[in-house]
Amino acid sequence: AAPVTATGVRVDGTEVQLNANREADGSNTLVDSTRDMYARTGGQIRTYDAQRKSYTLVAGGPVTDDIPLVKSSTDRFDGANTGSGAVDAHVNAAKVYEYLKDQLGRDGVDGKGGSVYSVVNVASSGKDYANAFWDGSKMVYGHMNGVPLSVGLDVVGHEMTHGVTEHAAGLVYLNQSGALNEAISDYFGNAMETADKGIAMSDPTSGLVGEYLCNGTKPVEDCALRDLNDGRDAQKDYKPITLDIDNGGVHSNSTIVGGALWDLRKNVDTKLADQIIYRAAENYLTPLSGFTDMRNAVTLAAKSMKVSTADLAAIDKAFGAHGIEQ
Ligand code: ASN
Ligand code: ZN
Repeated sequence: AAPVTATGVRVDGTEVQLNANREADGSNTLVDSTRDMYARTGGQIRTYDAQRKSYTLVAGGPVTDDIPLVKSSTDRFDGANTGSGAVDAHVNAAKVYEYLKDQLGRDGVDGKGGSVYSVVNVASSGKDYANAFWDGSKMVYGHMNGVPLSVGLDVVGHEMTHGVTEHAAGLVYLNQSGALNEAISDYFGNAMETADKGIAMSDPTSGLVGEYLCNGTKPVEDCALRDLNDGRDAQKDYKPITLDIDNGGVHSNSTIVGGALWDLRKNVDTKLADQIIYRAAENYLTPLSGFTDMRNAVTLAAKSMKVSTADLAAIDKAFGAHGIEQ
């Protein structure tokens, strides 16, 4: 197979350049060998089509032979390859790879330049599977209201950050450590999206997660899954609740920490905030860390980076305002 450039049509109709492979039979597959990890490790960005197989068959391990690479017989990826979310998944995975490298100095999801795998077009017993997740080795995407979950950089960044967290802090996906895991994914997904789209942190929509997944049937504020600007569905009294579902409420309690982290990003330089939070997660958290541990980790990471006293005060203010004490 030889690397080629192809054209892709995204769900929103825009055309993009795609890095692909020309296969022996003349078709093209969504394999990107142009990232700098390739020269060092052979790492690629590889995007697969589950062809509406059930997520239970797809999840939980390496991509298997019955899930083919996304393929086109021409040098255009459009039509079914647009509707499946394949084009958006491939483009967004590359954006996340570059963000991790440029902003955080991280070498891909695993930190070692290993290939990045996405599987789109997953269903649930023939019906749309309205979710996306990191399964321990790859990103998996279904459709919500007919919209592929891979269209938004916030969701793609969120899922890939779960991969980063698994290889870094290893936060257990339950109760406070799970909510912290969720908060870190929400933070970086939205950081990547706002940077990519040039959305100002002061824009009230900056903290919305998955706000475009209602296919225009609802205003973005009502559609969003979560709002890091302490809006809808946030735990407004900042007391973690205990739930029997959702691994102890990892998606309900996450906005307590996510709100604090987003406030921090509004009040210090955005790149510095990203680097502090990344360093905290890499170096100062352990698998069962909770919210207080995160406050301490962020403070320790910031001090190790010799940030200003004003920036340290911004950290205290952001966590304090969300009920997370030292
Ligand atoms: N979309 C969800 C998430 O990544 C899937 C899950 O519940 N793990 O948080
Ligand atoms: Zn998540």
